[in-house]
Amino acid sequence: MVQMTSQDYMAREDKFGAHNYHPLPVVLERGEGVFVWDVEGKRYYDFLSAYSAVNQGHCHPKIVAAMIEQAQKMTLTSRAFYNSCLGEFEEYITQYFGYDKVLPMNTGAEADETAIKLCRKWAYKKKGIARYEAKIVVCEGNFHGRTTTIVSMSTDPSSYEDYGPFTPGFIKIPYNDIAALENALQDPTVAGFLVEPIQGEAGVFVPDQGYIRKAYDLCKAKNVLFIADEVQTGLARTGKMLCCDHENVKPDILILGKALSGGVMPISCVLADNDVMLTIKPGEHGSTFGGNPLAAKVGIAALEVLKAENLADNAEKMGEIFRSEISKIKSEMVEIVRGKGLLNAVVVKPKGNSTAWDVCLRLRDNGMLAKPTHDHIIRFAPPLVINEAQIREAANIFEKTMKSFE
Ligand code: IF1
Repeated sequence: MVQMTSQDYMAREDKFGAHNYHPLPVVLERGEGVFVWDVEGKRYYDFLSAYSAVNQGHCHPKIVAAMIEQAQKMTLTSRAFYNSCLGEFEEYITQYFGYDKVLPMNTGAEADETAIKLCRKWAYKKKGIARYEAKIVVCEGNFHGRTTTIVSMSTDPSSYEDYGPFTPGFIKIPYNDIAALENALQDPTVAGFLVEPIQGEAGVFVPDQGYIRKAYDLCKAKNVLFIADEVQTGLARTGKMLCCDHENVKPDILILGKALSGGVMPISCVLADNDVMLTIKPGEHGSTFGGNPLAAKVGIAALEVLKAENLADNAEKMGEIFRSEISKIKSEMVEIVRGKGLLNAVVVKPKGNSTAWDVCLRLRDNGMLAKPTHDHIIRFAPPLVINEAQIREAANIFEKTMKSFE
């Protein structure tokens, strides 16, 4: 058989796959830790980490071992029966984060959907809002996934346009605006406030210090559930186990996904205390794959690795170095450097015809993979196992790349 080139792989995807993505032209075949290799054998620093799903590094041996061991024993029972792994995961994760209960799902969007349903159930069963009147406050610029209900909350036309009719029951307010939240919470039919502690898709938008705390306190004063979507910001990414930990806030409903499996399979969940979680009764919500034995074992291993390898502390330290190195770069194109821990972004000022996309292409040529968002922003989010020599080398690659546009 003739050896296929990157061009061949891309042409095949283009021909047979739906065109719902616009990938950077690079075809990956192998990953280990902070590195990935393309089909021609070229090595790259991965500064996307599959949108923060591979926080523990590609193919982490402990996570892969847990997966292989369980895969040979049993993978799926459905929730029609008990299985010998789920309870162990449930006990482990609830103690890990300090909640009474967990509800396991698969993708981030499903976990967000679960949180919305849970909030509405609680609104009717506990808060006493008239049936089907409950509202959830969300933020402009949010990203919570791709389902029809979730895109109903979106303010980004590329997410929602032509997908209506939309699910009602959401109030959209500006992000990082406490006064707007206070105003929205005057409405007694508001049951929850759903928020990302840092907005990822919006371009790693870090709110003012104290925003999350103040928002939480306002919610408490109005008996409104504070719902944190930590699908991207959680699990050590921003330098704490949860981004809400930076402000000592414990969300009423916590949504996790992505790195909950270290990237080996889709695992997500929602955590809450009994008062909220037990409002959903048997038969009222679920998923064929949610809570499967394979996911249970992988989830435990993924969470163990975060603690055993102090990945939150490492993210904090390496993030400081990265931002300080990038800030030193003298280039007209580097406008703003922002972020927390290892969730960072650089706002790129176009030069001539060169945009963030062109920067990412040249970064690729220089051995570093990152993806632009919104034309002018590049996200930098390597696996959290990156060490100091590696983060400095990556910063050098970025500097060299920016200088090449001068
Ligand atoms: C894509 C962004 C990242 C998320 C938060 C829920 C979900 C996501 C806070 C849904 C998913 C993704 C999906 C990915 C791009 C991506 C993303 F650029 F859109 F913002 F990560 F930065 N909550 N985020 O960020 O999780 O259902 O996908 O498992 O290609 O759409 P999912």
